Amino acid sequence: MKNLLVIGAAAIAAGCTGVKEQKPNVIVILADDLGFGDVSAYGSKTISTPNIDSLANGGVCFTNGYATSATSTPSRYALMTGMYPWKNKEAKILPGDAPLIINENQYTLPKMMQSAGYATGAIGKWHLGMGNGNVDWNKTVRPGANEIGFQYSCLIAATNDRVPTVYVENGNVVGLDPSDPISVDYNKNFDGEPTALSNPEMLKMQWAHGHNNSIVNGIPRIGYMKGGKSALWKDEDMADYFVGKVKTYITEHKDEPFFLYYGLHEPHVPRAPHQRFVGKTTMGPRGDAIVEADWCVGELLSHLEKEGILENTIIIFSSDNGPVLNDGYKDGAPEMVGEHKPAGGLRGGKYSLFDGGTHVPFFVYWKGHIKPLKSGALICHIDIMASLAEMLHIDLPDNLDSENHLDALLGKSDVARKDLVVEAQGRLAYRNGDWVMLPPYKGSERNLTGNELGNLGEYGLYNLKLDFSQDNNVAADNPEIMDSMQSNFFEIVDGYYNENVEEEPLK
Ligand code: NG6
Ligand code: CA
Repeated sequence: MKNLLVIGAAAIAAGCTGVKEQKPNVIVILADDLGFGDVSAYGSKTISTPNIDSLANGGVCFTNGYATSATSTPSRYALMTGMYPWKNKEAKILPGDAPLIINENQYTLPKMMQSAGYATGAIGKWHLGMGNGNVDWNKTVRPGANEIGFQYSCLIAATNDRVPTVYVENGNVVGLDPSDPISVDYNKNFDGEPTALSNPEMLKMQWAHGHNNSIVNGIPRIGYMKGGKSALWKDEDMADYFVGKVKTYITEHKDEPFFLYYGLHEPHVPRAPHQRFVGKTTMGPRGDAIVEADWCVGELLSHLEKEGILENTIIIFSSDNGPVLNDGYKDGAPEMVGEHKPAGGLRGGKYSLFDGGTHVPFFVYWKGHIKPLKSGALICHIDIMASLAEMLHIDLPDNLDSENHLDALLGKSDVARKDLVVEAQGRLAYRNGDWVMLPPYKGSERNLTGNELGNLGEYGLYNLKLDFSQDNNVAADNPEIMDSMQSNFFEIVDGYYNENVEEEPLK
């Protein structure tokens, strides 16, 4: 692999001498739990996301774009490594004190971009683990994003509902007062510290399931935390904080090619948008958080324009997994959703093996370089790595699951993947062409969120072109298609398929 890197770097150096400025910047914006129907670009009339839509309408708008997974950690793992996450059993929803699950020696997307001469930065949600499993948050936390290829990082370690509720910049907690050290524990509380159970009167947002441990900013969290008062984030300011970091990053790197990963925290729970977005929709905090995310995208676009580099920047926008309404807080999302369909008519949502789990908004925008196109090509986040490698003439290790679909990403072809294995909490499904096959997983029909999980107890086969919402299981009527779907699927997942996956408890 070392050789490959050297060859890649040499090819870039040889091919690009003197034309450094022509290498386009690449920004990947990944929203958190934003569904296929949560952007107006796909036709939803119940929400308005003009800035996100401008990417879709001015670029390639994929109607068959996928995350690999129906939850965050595995989904982001695939994006960063080009590997199917179900090949790594650590790639499942991580607590905030989990160790980094990407091996420091592993080939990664940011390392690849660095080898092509790019400055690399990661801002926003991380959720791939930080540290070695025994983190002291009062010292520089390593390894993390900076050890797997990002030269700069400013992150939340896991999710906005998990402790530690602090920003971590290049491994250091931002604004920490050494006289008030941070302690984190996911098993037991610290003596005398309030929790949602002991001090419900301190809560400004109520929990529905889980989320009854430490209280920060009046919001109950997953996990226990003590200290670090001066470093605690304020949820309502998080969008502004990260937008500020993004703008600074862009300005500082505008004269060199850069690769920026921007993990939006919306509309993941707890949904606490800034006051200026409150009430912008009739859907309560979830709708308002989506409007806030849209504003963030608008700020990024106008900043690129201001710096004169919008036309030299490829922007890829997507979501880490499908939508959920009640993800553990009583914030009115199910009650106020009205006619809005977060999954855009797809069945299931976050956690689901049905398409609503992984079939997500996916747009590629490159002002002046892409002819706007609605593309039905089957494409996945995992392919970003090999496609950018093609663009930058980098040779990749040959064990990756990432496929080069640069032409599809840039709208020059409407064909991409033949097939794709998607994952939902350890369970796998297989898409090939218009067909999707779900293996016969047992287990409950829904989890506490109410989302359908896709545990059919028998084989499921759906034709997404004819049956977008997966209402009709046609496995019994199509034995030949089932045969070929099964043989293709089992060949790919050989050694990794487990039909008795135990449902991960939501905690
Ligand atoms: C679950 C949480 C949920 C969310 C999810 C991770 C409970 C009951 N539920 O365990 O609220 O945090 O993990 O979401 O605690 S993800 O988008 O980052 O995968
Ligand atoms: Ca998510």
